[in-house]
Amino acid sequence: MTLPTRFPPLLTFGAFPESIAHRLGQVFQLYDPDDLNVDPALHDRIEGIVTRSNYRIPQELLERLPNLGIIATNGVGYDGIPLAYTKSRGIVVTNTPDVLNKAVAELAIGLLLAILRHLPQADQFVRTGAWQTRPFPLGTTLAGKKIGMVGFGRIGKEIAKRFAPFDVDVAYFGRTQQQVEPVYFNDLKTLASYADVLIVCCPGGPDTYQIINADILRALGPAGVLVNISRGSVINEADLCKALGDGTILGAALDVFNEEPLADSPLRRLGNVVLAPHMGSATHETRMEMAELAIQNLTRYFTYGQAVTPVTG
Ligand code: 8YV
Repeated sequence: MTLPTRFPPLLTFGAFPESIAHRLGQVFQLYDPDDLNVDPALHDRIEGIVTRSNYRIPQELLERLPNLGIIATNGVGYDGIPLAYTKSRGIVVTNTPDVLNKAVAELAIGLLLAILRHLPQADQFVRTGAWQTRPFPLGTTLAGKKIGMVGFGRIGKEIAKRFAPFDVDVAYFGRTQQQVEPVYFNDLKTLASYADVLIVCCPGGPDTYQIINADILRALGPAGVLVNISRGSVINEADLCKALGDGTILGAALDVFNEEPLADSPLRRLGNVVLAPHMGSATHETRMEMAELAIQNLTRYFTYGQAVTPVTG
């Protein structure tokens, strides 16, 4: 298939599922950073980067691309992009908000039920035949619990909508109070003391760096559960490991980590934690919608000089 000649070549940064890479390749000539070392002339030809929000793009790479005009990420977060530098160069940064809200919200609910009802352990209990020997341990009911949302943006609101049939009370902490039904807490520690469950769904970045620490975990308490579908940077992981190990909190379910992929972390050896590989938006439907929006951002920028969902932060 001959590619339209009107779009400049793109640099891909990060690994894409095959179906997404194929879709992007239908519209653009794609290169990866290694190609820059093979063909130095490529540096001047690259006018766009397409990436994923769970990758961190080094400024040094951007400095090698004098004609770079746009970075389009697949994902809502853009904390992995050096925004101060892109702004200084007038490089447009785009993300893919909204199209992933439902998938991420569904995973948050699934992770919460998984930790409350010990679902990973239950699967192993049956598979290994342990059921022949003893009853499975009791879990914790979700109904009647108090849910504290850390951050109440588009994803947080989708999560709260999904809690409606679960007979729980939802409250939230955030920078500002909103005209919404859930109760607002202007102090995170007070919310943690109130809640049985904390769900971390705020953006990553300097403003939320390690706001979940030993003090907050102590406030959540020994019957408390933490779910993180946001960014690993929001949690002090050493404090969390200690709190899980010494019973400061009951358990945690984590889709994101300080370092990804998670290496040889104590988290992998704790029995009261459910671990997932940063898969919040990882469904066929959602990832394709995200790719289509990233493609729209790029084609609109290259054609009209304006993107669909530019980052304004
Ligand atoms: C992306 C993410 O969804 O959207 C985000 O901010 O955290 C990521 O999970 C994913 O990398 C898209 O491929």
